[in-house]
Amino acid sequence: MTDITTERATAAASGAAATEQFRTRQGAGTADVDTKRVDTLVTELLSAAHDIIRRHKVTYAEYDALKAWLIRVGEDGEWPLFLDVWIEHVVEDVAAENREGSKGTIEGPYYVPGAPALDARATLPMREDERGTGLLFQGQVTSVSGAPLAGATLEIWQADADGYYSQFAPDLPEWNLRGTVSVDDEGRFGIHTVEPAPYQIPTDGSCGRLIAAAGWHAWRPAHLHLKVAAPGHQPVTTQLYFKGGSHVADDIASAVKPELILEPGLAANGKDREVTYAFVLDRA
Ligand code: MBD
Ligand code: FE
Repeated sequence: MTDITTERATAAASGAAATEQFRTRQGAGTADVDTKRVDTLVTELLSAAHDIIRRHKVTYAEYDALKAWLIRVGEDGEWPLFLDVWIEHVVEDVAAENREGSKGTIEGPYYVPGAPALDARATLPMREDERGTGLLFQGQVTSVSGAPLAGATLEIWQADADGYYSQFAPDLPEWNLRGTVSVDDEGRFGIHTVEPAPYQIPTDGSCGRLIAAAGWHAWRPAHLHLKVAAPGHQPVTTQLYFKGGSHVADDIASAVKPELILEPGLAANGKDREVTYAFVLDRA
């Protein structure tokens, strides 16, 4: 894996790490897709591009700007970021069309498998002086029929108070704010963490240049990422957001759904916040 610890938090460094992480898990990306289907999908994609060029009378200057930009996206390693921010949400919608259980949303570019195993009641790995309001995130995993799923695991990953993900920004402990939680006999869990900060996608790379050129903003609302799995059930990849937080209503990645918005209350200690969430998994 790219050694990001010796680098500054740049778009190219986090992009290289995200590209490397994806390649490690996905291989060369030569899925066994039917020739006819590739023909249909690529023909329609190109046809949509051709229509746009004719309709808007795209110039050679614009065509060359696009070509230069696409080359840079690859050099910056920002294809995972670009695709997950602007395309993945529709793929996820289609994939989850028939799901009855909990809503999911996009995975994004910063998942890493194999985070440290944690008990049902645990604190996410974090630094001694980790900043942010303490958050107790608790709940239960059940099947659609309501049966508790005692064999469930929750993988959690999140940004720190500066909006940085471990393994994708320098100077963070390897598994900071990442963990794999095994639920208890009743499918319950209670995880202590800190509230994540809103996340600004890197502004100094190709995606940032596109955002500036188009006059958009670069923000995602604060979020927790989760993958919830249980034997015999369909895993759910999701994110949870915080009511009233900035950019909940205008996420650059279009990944917010009403069912995914948490409303934490004051915790028993009068200082932290706590919230309960129910995960419901469809049968496999
Ligand atoms: C993120 O943290 C994220 O979740 C997505 C989808 C894209 C970029 C950064
Ligand atoms: Fe994220």
